[in-house]
Amino acid sequence: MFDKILIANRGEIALRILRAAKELGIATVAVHSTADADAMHVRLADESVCIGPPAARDSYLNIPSIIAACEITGADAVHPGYGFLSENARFAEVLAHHEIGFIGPKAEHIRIMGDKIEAKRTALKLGIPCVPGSEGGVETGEEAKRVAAEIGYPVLVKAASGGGGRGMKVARTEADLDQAIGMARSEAKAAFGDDSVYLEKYLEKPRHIEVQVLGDGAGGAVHLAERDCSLQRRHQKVWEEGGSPALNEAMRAEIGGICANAMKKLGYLGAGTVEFLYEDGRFYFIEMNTRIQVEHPVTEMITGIDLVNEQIRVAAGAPLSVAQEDIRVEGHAIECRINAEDPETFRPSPGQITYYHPPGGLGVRVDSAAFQGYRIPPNYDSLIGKLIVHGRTRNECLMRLRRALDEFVIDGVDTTLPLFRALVRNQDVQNGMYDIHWLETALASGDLKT
Ligand code: MV4
Repeated sequence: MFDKILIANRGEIALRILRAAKELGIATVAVHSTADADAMHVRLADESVCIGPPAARDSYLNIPSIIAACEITGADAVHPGYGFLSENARFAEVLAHHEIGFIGPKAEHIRIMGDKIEAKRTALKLGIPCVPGSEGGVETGEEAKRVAAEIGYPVLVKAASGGGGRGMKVARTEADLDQAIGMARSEAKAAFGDDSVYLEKYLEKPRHIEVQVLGDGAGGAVHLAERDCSLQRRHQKVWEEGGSPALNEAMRAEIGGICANAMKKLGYLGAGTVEFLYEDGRFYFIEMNTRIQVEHPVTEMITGIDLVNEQIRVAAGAPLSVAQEDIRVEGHAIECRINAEDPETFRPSPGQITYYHPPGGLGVRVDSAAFQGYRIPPNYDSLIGKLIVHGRTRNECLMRLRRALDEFVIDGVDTTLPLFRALVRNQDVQNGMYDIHWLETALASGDLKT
């Protein structure tokens, strides 16, 4: 087991990792930019190292600075959290070169899943159902036309190095195809320096359902059921729940089993999330995330398993602490991502929190690094914290969430709390009847009074 872990992240996830490390008796090193000098994870870590100015490229993304911090403190492993360097295969390789542990997947699997074409090719080989589409990238307009005719319009042009919706264009007829490919290529070139694109059948109204997996890197793997992340705005997840209101036990076991078996065959190490679109009772793989995700507490609340604890253990060579038959989904959980943003325009609202009162009670969890007097810096994402609520049933969970949201007070900055107070009272949300477009449509129509 590791003696000292360096946490190469900030905010609520840095605190989350610190908590898991402390429970394992592992010393912690916080790294921070000058903008995060008084942040909670810095205060609670055993040691801290300032690694640079506020800009992420000069601090949290700065590999030499992070390696130097490991050398100075003698950290024997790094946990990257999510975002920043968490899916940077080269970072994992550089750490290995310095004989420093990486609490994450094997670099080769990070690399494979980071290329959406390779990811799909690998998923197909592992028996995971994918969206019908091009076998690999499409090079010429003629090839694209042929593939599109085979799969049928509408088709979606996607960037191989994309993710989060960037470099995606819909073509509803052959006449739209050339322009859609041209726009996707130029967007991808600008955003990722790689203009390779592929085609998929465009699914009009799917849900976004993702399966949590854990692997020991030696052929052992389990799934921990699914999360429904369909309530999104501009590819930013807003509200996630587990399990999905659209699935029953049998469907959960089926797709979970497919993912666990795939991870066994792959020899996957650590935590991962297999992302699907779900439409008309069928699952379609779109991508895999090789990191712990923001919404991981939803899974922890319905299974009772500490995912960060498992990540640290398997990275240190220990076996998974659970077998598939030990994993049960108990009840239902919902997570709301509370951002320092205007609840209607979503414009970021950094500044000082003048009053902070988080909710409590049975089944209520707040994962946040915020505190009264905390100054939210303008340099990073606007997440203040995540409110995660558990109930024995989805209805009990919704009632508890409604109460917890009404109890939550954050003054001094705008927050998205009013949006969630409207969502938890909305009939469609209460009925679980929503797809990936529902939130943007409801916001645009003014149906969600915040
Ligand atoms: C799709 C799709 C429809 N059909 N692929 C968005 C980002 C990336 N995760 C993949 N995405 C989509 N891929 C096919 N073949 C619709 C989306 C999509 C989406 C997916 C999940 C959650 C929110 C979304 C919002 C817009 C589009």
